Amino acid sequence: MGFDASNQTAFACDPAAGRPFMSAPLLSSAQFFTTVAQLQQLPATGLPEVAFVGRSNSGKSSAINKLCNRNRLAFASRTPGRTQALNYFGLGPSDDCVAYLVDTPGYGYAAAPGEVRRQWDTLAGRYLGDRDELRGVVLMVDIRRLVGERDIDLLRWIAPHIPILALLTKADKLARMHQRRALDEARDQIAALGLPNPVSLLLFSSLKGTGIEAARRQIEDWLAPCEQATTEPTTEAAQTRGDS
Ligand SMILES: Nc1nc2c(ncn2[C@@H]2O[C@H](COP(=O)(O)OP(=O)(O)OP(=O)(O)O)[C@@H](O)[C@H]2O)c(=O)[nH]1
Ligand SMILES: [Mg+2]
Repeated sequence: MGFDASNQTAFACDPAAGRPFMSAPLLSSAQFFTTVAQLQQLPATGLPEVAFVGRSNSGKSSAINKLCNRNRLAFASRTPGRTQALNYFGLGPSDDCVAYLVDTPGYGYAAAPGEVRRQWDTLAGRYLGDRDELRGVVLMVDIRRLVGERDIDLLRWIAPHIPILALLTKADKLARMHQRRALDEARDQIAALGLPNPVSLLLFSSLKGTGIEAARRQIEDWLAPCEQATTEPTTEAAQTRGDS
């Protein structure tokens, strides 16, 4: 099992390379929709949604803001554990959403008691495994920490047909050479898991804009696949799936 090293650069820099892209019209239309604290409250929208998951403080809310060209759509904070429930953001016309982004609570927050962790595991585990509306998962991984045990647990909860975009966040914290090394290491970590899901990996920084356009393209493709995206099989997915 392993990623296609020969295509490392294309894979690393742009998971949706080669597709025409003008802007991020869908993501730019984001607005707050609802907060969900329990599974029973999940809205039965029947519309596609993409979830952002990752450790507490990994930069999920900041990434949503940046991808949507907004400053305070999702609440980003230095205080870990700030996002406590699933926050839904509607895309498209405000009275007629066509898709959703979902900001999830971070895990691995040291101060969270065991019970909070169990509740989170139940909510996230069922959401990621069973949610029919889910079209893709964006996993945020701090480039300085790489993929941890809790990230791996979570990756294994995701239904096998759901594609994953792993963003190595806060890339601005490392020099280029170290970014490259971290990217290689994260790629090896993910390949070693042998996940059935299509996985792409990208350097990312909400602060500097690294990886923003490629991530936007991927997410918009998941939510509203254009004809080209559906008829032209996802070469990058095939390259990164780890088929042996
Ligand atoms: N240098 C740098 N800092 C970042 C970046 N992205 C986020 N941060 C900072 O990291 C901290 C946490 O960011 P959030 O977006 O709130 O993280 P989160 O994953 O939503 O956190 P929880 O809601 O607690 O799970 C904030 O102080 C952000 O300003 C980045 O790309 N570069
Ligand atoms: Mg948050």
